Amino acid sequence: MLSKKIIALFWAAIAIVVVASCTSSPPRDKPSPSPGVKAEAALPLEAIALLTPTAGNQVTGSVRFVQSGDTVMVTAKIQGLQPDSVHAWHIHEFGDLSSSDGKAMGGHYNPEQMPHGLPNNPKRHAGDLGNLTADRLGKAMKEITVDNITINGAKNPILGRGMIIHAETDDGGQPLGNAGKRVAQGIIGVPQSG
Ligand SMILES: [Cu+2]
Ligand SMILES: [Zn+2]
Repeated sequence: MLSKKIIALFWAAIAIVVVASCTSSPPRDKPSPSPGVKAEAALPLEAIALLTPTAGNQVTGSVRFVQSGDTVMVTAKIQGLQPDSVHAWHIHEFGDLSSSDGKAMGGHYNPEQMPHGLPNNPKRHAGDLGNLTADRLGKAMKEITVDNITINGAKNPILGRGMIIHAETDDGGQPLGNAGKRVAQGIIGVPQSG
C-alpha cells in the first residue's frame, strides 16, 4: 500500500515538473550589454560655431569648444572688429540665423535661472563668456576654460545654441551686460573632426 502511494506521489511530482516547464514563459531577448555606456561614449566632445557678420558689419571667425571631463575649453578666432576694442561674446539661447541683426538668437543661454555675470562670477548665465580684445588689426584671439557647460551632456548642453559677438564691452551689469548690438552670429554645431 505504502509503495503504491509513493509511486503515485512520484508520478504526480513528474507531472508538476512537466506542466511547470511547459507553462514557463519563453526566454526573452537579452538586453544589449550596457547601452547607456555606449551612448555616453558616442556623445560629441567638440563643437564649433562659424560666425557670419550681421547686417552692416564685417566680423567673421570661429569659436571652438573642446570638452575634457567637467570642463570645456572655448577658443575664439575673430576678425573684422574695430581696432583696439573690447567685445562681449556670449552663448545665446537659440541657434537661429534667421534675423539679419542676430536677434533671433534670443537672450543669453541661461538654463539655471542665474543673473548675468562675468566669467569670474560663479553665479552667471551658462552662456556668459565675458569679453575678447581686438588688436590694432581688428583681430581677437581668446581662450577660456569654463565648468558650467557641456557640449551635449547633462549639464547645460550648448550644441545647437547660438554664438554672438557684440559691438560693445560686457560690463557685467544686469540684465545682459550692456553689450550693445550683435555684430556676428553663428550656430554651435558638430565639427568635421569632432
Ligand atoms: Cu550676447
Ligand atoms: Zn548673460
